[in-house]
Amino acid sequence: MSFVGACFLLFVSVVTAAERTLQNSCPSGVLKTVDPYYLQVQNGSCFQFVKNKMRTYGDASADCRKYGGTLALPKTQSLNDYLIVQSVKRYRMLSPIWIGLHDLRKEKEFVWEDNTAMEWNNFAKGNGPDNNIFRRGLEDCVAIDPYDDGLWHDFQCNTGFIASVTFSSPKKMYICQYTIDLVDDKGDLNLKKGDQKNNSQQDNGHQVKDQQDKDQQDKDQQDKDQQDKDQQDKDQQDKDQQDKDQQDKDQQDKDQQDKDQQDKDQQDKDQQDKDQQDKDQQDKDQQVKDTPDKDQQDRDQPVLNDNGCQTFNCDKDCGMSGYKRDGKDCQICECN
Ligand SMILES: [Ca+2]
Repeated sequence: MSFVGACFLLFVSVVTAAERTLQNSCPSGVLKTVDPYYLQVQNGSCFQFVKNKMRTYGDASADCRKYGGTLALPKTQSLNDYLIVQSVKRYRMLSPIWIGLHDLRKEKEFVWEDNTAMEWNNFAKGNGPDNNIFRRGLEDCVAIDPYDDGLWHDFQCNTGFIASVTFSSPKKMYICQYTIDLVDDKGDLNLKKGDQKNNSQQDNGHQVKDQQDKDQQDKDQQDKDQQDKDQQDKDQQDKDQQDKDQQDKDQQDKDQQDKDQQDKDQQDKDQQDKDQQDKDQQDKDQQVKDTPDKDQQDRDQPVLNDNGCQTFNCDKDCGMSGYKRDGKDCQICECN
């Protein structure tokens, strides 16, 4: 055989083997519904790279379970490297990509979707079990991050929780993994074993879905409890405000009463002062009245001349004019 012929046969055999591997590794339902361009076989598993449908973790996982698969299970560095290279270089998937790993059942205890424990991990620093206390309770589902060298980051699985703590959209691209035993000892497709495995994966998928539903219910209940508490707090605040308003009003009433009383006291005092003043004035007037008029006194006093003699008004004293000098040089009227 010529070298060219040998190369041709090798090419044909490689293509045939590749086709047979793809055909035998991927579920028929996937082969019928998915563009083969997005299917790859690696380590005996069929991988479906879903670039054009952005889904929450639960919806993506359910999509993979439809044909007996799970989200991808990169349990080794080599498989993780393969998936990230395919995702980025072949399919240009350039944002986080869901894989089948979560800690929905127990915080910080990550398990694969086939129910196996996480023995090797590729978490980026500060992610997964090391995620900070404020975020790890919310972020239970894992994605490969093409912008972080294929390291893993944990994200919020679903929408619908408290909007203010949604750090990123939970709708992401994803990779499905279908692992069916290819052939039995007789060389036939071991569909029964594959079906059993699929059923097992479906059961596991249901468990994941049930856990997610329970998680959502718990979160809904937390929201409701928080709303009830907020309402109670608000009612209490309203009541406190009413009490305070009433206290303020009572205090205002009391202040007004005190002021009225002060005004009244002041009026009484003013009246008393005025009465006292009037009385003092009356007393004073009375004293003045009782006190003899000085002028009158003066008038009543006999006027003495320089010699100590009493002067007389002759007209008044005796109705006569004229003077008469007595022996003491005093002037008296000389009555005619
Ligand atoms: Ca978590």
